[in-house]
Amino acid sequence: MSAIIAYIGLGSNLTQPSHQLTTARAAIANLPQVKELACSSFYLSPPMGPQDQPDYVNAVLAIETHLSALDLLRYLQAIETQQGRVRLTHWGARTLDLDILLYGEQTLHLPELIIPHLGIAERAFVLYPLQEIAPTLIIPNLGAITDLVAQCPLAGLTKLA
Ligand code: ROI
Repeated sequence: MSAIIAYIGLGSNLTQPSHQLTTARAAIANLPQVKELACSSFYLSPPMGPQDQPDYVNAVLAIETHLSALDLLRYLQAIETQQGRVRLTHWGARTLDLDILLYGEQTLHLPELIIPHLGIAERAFVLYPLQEIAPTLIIPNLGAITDLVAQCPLAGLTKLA
């Protein structure tokens, strides 16, 4: 089977968030049948959702993979768990969040996995880093990344040095 290009969103707002992302990036690059193609800058962003939590560090990774979407999901969940993620409150603070944003040009509507990831079009902390590494991307059902970015306010997003 030919390789798929997938995009993964990384987010953390606990326990040295930039370090969490760096560790997760290395763990993803070390997965079987995965090759890293690109990693965006790290961005600082105020929390979307409940405001009584720290700011997030977010980034987006492009990989080439032969894993199925569900196998990739299982591996990403294992990395989240390895890095101490506990599921406390809905939309609450977390040490690490790894979301499959896109999996090739496929759309998926499984109980455990929806692709494109829900809310992608409203999330500056996803769209801007995604555009940085995939400026000509067309997102299934949603359109060109450039158009989505143009319609999405920065909402306090800033690039980290
Ligand atoms: N807000 C920001 N800024 N970044 C995130 O990664 C993030 N992740 C979430 C919620 C709680 C929706 N808010 C977020 O899951």
